Amino acid sequence: MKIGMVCYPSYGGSGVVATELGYALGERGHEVHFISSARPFRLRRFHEKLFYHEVTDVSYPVFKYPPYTLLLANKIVEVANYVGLDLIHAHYAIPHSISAYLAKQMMMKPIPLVTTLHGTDVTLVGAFEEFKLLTCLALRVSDRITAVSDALAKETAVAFGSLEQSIEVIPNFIDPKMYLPKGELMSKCKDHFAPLGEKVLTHISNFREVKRVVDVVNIFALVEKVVPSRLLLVGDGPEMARVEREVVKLGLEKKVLFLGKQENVQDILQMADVFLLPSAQESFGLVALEAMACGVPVVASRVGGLPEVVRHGETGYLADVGDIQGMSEAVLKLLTDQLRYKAFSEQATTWARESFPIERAVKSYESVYESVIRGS
Ligand code: GMT
Repeated sequence: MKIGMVCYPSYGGSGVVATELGYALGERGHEVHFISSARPFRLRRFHEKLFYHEVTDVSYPVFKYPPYTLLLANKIVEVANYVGLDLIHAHYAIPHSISAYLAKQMMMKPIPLVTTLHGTDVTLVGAFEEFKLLTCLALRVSDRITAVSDALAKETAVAFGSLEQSIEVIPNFIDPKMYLPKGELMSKCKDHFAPLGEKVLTHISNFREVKRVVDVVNIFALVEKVVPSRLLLVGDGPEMARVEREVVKLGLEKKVLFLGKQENVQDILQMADVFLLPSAQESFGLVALEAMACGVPVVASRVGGLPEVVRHGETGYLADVGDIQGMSEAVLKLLTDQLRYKAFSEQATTWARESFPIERAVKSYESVYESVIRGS
């Protein structure tokens, strides 16, 4: 098949899912054409079956803002007509499915559209009523809709009422070859950040408000009073200044390390003892799955799709959003009991690798593609 993959290029799970899916489809002999405003951040390795088409920006004095949705639609048509795409797979209803729908109206031969919901589609509508009709349109005109968790599929059904078609859940996945339990090499690197054998807590995100990174710092503050620890913060985003202020306010400058945006998060995860994800909302929480695959138990909030990803009391602990005390106690339960820690770490690796393998997800997407092409 020739697949047009439309996704955001920036740091975030949806781009990772689109890119890893693309590589896996390429391995299975399909041709994958990424269409985006910039090269997706994980699309670095050359593969003869993977192509990247950049949506060209235009700047014209009468445009206050460049009309990206229209330019993307135009690019999708160009690629579809030129290479003969069989279908479009849009990651996110807004704006990608809307652009794809518009593109279909301009194509010589309209092709099917598969939309994958990653979460923010639905929460965006919760926050901005202006997007509701557009999201309804995107859901109506998609030939198939998939969601990354049961929770997101249910939330979408509640937010949009009865949909003409059911939403198929295809959980996110990891490539077990990329995310491996801690190795010797990483132990050396860990000595650099934690020279006295301190425990290492980690958080990785795009530092949006929804990630509650200030909570991460406060959880760490309670933990490090009991167990000597360091906190590695990976990523950057709008909350950075607030997070830095919190670190200074708590006098933790020497114990909290900001690593900025990083590409090979598996290397950092392998140094971690516990991963923190206290988000206010998370349709799946891909990074929690990546952490577990590396043998790192996760302490996260009981929200959205996270209970489908983190097994409370087995691969980590879940607590209510904002329950800083509860989350710090959960971290301490892990760090102060070696036997418990070892069991959780092993269970996390097994659960992540056996329940979310990339092969299963790729086959599910492949059969969705085949069925839309057949028209069934
Ligand atoms: O969470 C973000 O800010 C990034 C966003 C994205 O576009 O990657 O993440 C969403 O999609 C991921 C991949 O399916 C999920 O793992 C994240 O849980 C989801 N984020 C939210 O629901 C807030």
